[in-house]
Amino acid sequence: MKKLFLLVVSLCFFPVLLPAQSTLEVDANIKTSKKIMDGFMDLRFGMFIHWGPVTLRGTEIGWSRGNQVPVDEYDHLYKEFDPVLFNADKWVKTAKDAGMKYLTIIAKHHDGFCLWPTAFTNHNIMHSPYKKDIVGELAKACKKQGIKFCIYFTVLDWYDPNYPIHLPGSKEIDPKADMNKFVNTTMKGELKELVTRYHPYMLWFDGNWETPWTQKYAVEIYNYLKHSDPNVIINNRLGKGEHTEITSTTVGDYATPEQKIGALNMKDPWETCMTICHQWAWKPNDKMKSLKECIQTLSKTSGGNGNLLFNVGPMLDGRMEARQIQRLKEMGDWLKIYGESIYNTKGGPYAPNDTFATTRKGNKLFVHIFSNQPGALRLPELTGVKVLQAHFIGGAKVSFRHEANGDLLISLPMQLPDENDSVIELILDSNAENIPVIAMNKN
Ligand code: H79
Repeated sequence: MKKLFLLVVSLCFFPVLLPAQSTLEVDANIKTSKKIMDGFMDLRFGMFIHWGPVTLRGTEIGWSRGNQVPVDEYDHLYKEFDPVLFNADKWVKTAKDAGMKYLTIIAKHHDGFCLWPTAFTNHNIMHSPYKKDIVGELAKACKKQGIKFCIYFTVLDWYDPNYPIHLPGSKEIDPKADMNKFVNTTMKGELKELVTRYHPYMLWFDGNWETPWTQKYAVEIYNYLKHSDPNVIINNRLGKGEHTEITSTTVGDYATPEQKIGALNMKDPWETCMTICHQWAWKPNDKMKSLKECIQTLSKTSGGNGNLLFNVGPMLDGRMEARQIQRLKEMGDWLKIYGESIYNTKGGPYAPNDTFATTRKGNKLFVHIFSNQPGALRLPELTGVKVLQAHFIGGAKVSFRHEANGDLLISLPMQLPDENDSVIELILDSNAENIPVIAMNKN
């Protein structure tokens, strides 16, 4: 009895002696390795694809059901979804020509429609007139063309009777729903199909803010997936918490700022997801970003040490819009010249702003210049290194000098060689990757 009393007391006072709690933390042995994450971050640029029956209405996939489109109408759209011009090879070639290295398709969005032939619901592509495995065809085309294939999967499902919430943004809980059954049967079953059939490089979860979704489910699903494929990468929207950060309790491998460029972070991997137009899903005549905005978004993302997952919403007939294909090709053409300053680089040491961003690799520091500066660009001191030489990538030498206070002054020509982003390569006397971060003003 005394022994038991002592044991209880010691357990109360020395909680660290307790065995590791297994339910709310991911086992360190199973977590995606730094080596795999470094490989992912080297890719820098990927394509996000939002698509489904909702394109028949041209409204948003994430919040138009029950808003712009009545529920009864929305839920029957798949019966006329027949994208006869869908061609997986063309989509993947569009990504490849843009210089993208990976592709993420929404296999299932919040509306619960599945783009692959799942055994767990009839609400899938085989019950549309099209009857072809979109996810499978894309996986195959990506493999053929050397693009990493990734899958988006949301934890919510307005359509499934066992998921407790049935409308966007709603807090109303359906008493007849059974979340445990939804997670353990439907979600796990669907994920198992996706992982074992299509072997995704990365899984992009969404919807972690919903109240029925808990940290306990997240840990369970993370462990479940990593036991199935120890190498699969998982974003931080599987666990609860802020999208923009990685903390000690985060379940997932990298942060996911949405529609904004993440802050410079040399420690935690991150990927900004952003739309080429306004909507995630196709919208007729949606306003498209300029080439300048597209290229600078990619450079600022790389400059912050992050990846860019750039979204395209294909049309209801299965094609991507010609103007979007053209815009992406223009990004690819820019990358053909300047790719060395994007892929396989690290961001920093300067935090990107609207004037410039920097990336680095070995003894090279790349300065991306976004707008012409009268005469010269002044950079605060790069501690511990000297610049030996400078030139525009694919172009002329650039003159520079180290000022008495340590600032680096780079002379600029009247006309920059690239109106969207001209890149100056600085050759340093030592490794640029060791320079500590330098905070910058916004402009
Ligand atoms: O898949 C894309 C979006 O559909 C999904 N995440 C990315 C990757 C997403 N789903 N929900 N949300 C993002 C957040 C929704 C915010 C909203 Fe709203 C608040 C929807 C309605 C109110 C913001 C404000 C958007 C419309 C009004």
